[in-house]
Amino acid sequence: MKKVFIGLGSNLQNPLYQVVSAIEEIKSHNDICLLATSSLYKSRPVGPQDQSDFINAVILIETKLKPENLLNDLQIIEKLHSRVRLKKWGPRTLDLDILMFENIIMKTKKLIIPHPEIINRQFVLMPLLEITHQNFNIPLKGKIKKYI
Ligand code: ROI
Repeated sequence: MKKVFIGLGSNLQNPLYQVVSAIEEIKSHNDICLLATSSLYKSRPVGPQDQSDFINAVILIETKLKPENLLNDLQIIEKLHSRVRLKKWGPRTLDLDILMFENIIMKTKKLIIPHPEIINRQFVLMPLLEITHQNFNIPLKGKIKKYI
């Protein structure tokens, strides 16, 4: 079983509902065990400002799925939420990002782990800190406290 951090974000169609129900859907997946859930965080959009505030959260799960299969199942959940993504950096119904997958480092066309933007995004770092600790190590990047 591997421990995986997942970031959730939404700023369309009742973002609070999108994030809370996505967590419930992930929880009910047969091959996923939910270990921890951060609070829900409201933040101004990073990127273009002419869009609504986001709701973000981070969860910690345990799974036997391989990264590609987990990504696939998360994308199915995104589609269930009739994911709209109007443009890059634009508003979206639901974003599910694999942030870290144990200590693995990988880079394929579909998937980069750890997520390359973790350290630049307070909307990921704050909920991540809440369910870890100041000395938590982000593979390739070092302690989370360096970036907060
Ligand atoms: N900004 C915030 N605050 N939260 C997000 O989840 C988020 N997601 C994105 C972009 C558009 C980069 N901005 C965001 O994809």
